[in-house]
Parts: sequence; C-alpha cells; structure tokens
Amino acid sequence: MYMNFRWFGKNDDCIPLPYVAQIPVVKSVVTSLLDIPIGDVWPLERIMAVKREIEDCGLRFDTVESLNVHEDIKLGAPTRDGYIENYRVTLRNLSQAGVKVVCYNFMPVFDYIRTDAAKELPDGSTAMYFDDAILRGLTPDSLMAEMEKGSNGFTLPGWERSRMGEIRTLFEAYRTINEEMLFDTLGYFLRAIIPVAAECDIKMAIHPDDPPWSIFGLPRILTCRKNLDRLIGLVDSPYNGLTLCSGSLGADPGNDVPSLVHHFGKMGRIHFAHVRNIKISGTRTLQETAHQPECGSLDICAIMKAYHDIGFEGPMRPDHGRMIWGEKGRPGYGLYDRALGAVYLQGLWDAMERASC
Ligand code: CS2
Ligand code: MN
Repeated sequence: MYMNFRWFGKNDDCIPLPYVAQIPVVKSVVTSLLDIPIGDVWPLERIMAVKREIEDCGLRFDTVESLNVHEDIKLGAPTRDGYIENYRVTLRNLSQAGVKVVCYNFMPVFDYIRTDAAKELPDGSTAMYFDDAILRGLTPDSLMAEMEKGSNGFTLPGWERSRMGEIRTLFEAYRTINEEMLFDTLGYFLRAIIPVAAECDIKMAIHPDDPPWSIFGLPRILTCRKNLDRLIGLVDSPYNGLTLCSGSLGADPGNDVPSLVHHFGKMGRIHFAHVRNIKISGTRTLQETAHQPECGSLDICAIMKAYHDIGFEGPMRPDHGRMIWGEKGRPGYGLYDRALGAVYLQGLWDAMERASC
C-alpha cells in the first residue's frame, strides 16, 4: 500500500499542494480535471500540466478520480458511442502521463448524496450526514438548497445549479431504466473500454454507489458483494476492478467490509482503497466521523488488517473527513482531518509491517 491524497486542482481546491506534500506519509495525489464537461476528452496538455504541478511538489501522479461517465452511456442512448470513444482517447492521454489507476462511478444523475453537508458532532466539529427519512421529504431542488448551506461556497460534484434543468430531463429519461438495464449499459461500456485500458496498462476502478441504495427512485447497482461480483464478471480482465470505498459500502450493515477486502483482494480486483469511517445511527441514517474505530460503526483496524493480509500494493487514501479546528473547505475534503486519517492509517500499516517481520 502507498498513501494517496485527493486534491481537486488549484482552481477547485483551497488546499495548497505543498501543504499536501507536508503530510509525512503521503506519496501520491489523485486528481481530476473538473472543469472539462463530462463526456469531453481530457487534453494531453492539461494532463501534463497537472502532472508537472504535482511532481514539482515531490509527489507522484499515478491515479485519477472522477473521470465521469456521460449519462448517455448509462442510459444506453444512441449517442453513447461518441462519448465512449472520447473516454478511450482520454485513457490513452492519461497513459502517456503515466497514470495507472482510474476511479470512476456509474451512479445515475448524482454522485454521492447527503442530506446535510455540515452536521455538528458532539465535539463541535462538523461532517456530512445522510438520513433517508429526511431525503424522502425533499426534492432535488430543495436538497440542493440544503446542501449549499454547509458547503462553504464549494459545489458538490453533480450539484451545480446550472444542472437543475438537465436533472429534470434526466429524471424523465431514467423513468424507464431499471437495474437490469443499467447492468446492460455498464457491460456495453466496459466491453468497449477495458481492452483500451489493458493496452494502456490502466486499471479501471469503479467506485461503489454512495449510499448503496436507490435515491429518488433512481436505479443504483454497485451496492453489495453480489452485484460487485456481477460487475467483475461482465468483463473478465484484471483491468476491470474496484475502488473499494469502506464508507460507501459500509453504510449498509449487510456489507462486511473486511470480508469484501479479502474476497475482491484475493481476486486481484481492488485497484484503489478508500478508507473512512461512518456512524450508523438508525435505518439508512449515517454520520461521517473520524477514522478511528471508536468514532464510528466501521472497524477500521480490521479493514486495514484485511488489506495487509491480502498484501495490497495499490494506492490507498483517507476519504471524507470532518471539518475541524475552524477549517472552512470543501465538505469532506478539508486538510486537517484527512491528514490525521492518512497518518492514522499509515501508522496501523507500519505497525503490522513491523509485527510481521
Ligand atoms: C466520493 C465520490 O467517496 C468518494 O470518494 O467523494 O465523489 C467519488 O470520488 C466518486 O464517486 C468517484 O467517481
Ligand atoms: Mn470513496
């Protein structure tokens, strides 16, 4: 394992890259070109420019997150082949820059969803929160307004105000799409891109749905072991793998995260590890917390032990953190709590390494 940290790029992140480099355990940075419209090609010059920025700080650029899939691909629209071709060109460009892992997701319309971007924890810090009962009383419009209150001026992925019109059209389009059809469109996409990923030596790492159940009646399929097994079976290639996100899958108490790490790790299909904790406080109700097991419902030590057992060699990052010490930043992506998380995870790992030699 080597420690990785998410950075959104100098125009979309308030954390200076040299600060990331000062976290002693971090070796590599995962980033995205958020300003490029979904479905367009990421130009080689832009990729090379961000690579230089990261490397100039002494960090590696080998992982990309949120190379998002155009909705027409998920919907199986006639226009999908053009977007798939663009995706392949982007993969080729990324490989020229030395990128080895691409994290993406297949959630219809939205990325992760929360009902509160800044819910207070007993210690005065804040973190993202989700409550299905609250969500049922909201519409996408009113949810957007709720989220904006705690977002410190940042736009959460997929929640740009300019998207509201498009979102209404998409809801219409998804009315006829069920989970089976979404698996079909995912299979079509993977059959088209995995051969290119293999040629480029880029491991595709799909991110599970967050939370792992249907939202606003939209289908969500990457939710549990059975469905992740099905995904793996869609294209039998080591390049077709997972981002195993503990906080996303762990939101369903039926998902035993350490056992998922063993299961998919032994198959060699975990290409990126997201490790974070959440506290489940009721049915489909969860609060994001600090990484330590005592702070939440997930046994982060057992999860790290599972990664150690499988001899995981890929990138691992702390995932969403709290806002602490008065920091005002992108919800889930402040500097301080994620830095604590990274150091905690690396500490557990180093202790296991020492104990096993
Ligand atoms: C999230 C997601 O849990 C996470 O890592 O922040 O937004 C994730 O980056 C995307 O779903 C990946 O495509
Ligand atoms: Mn994640």
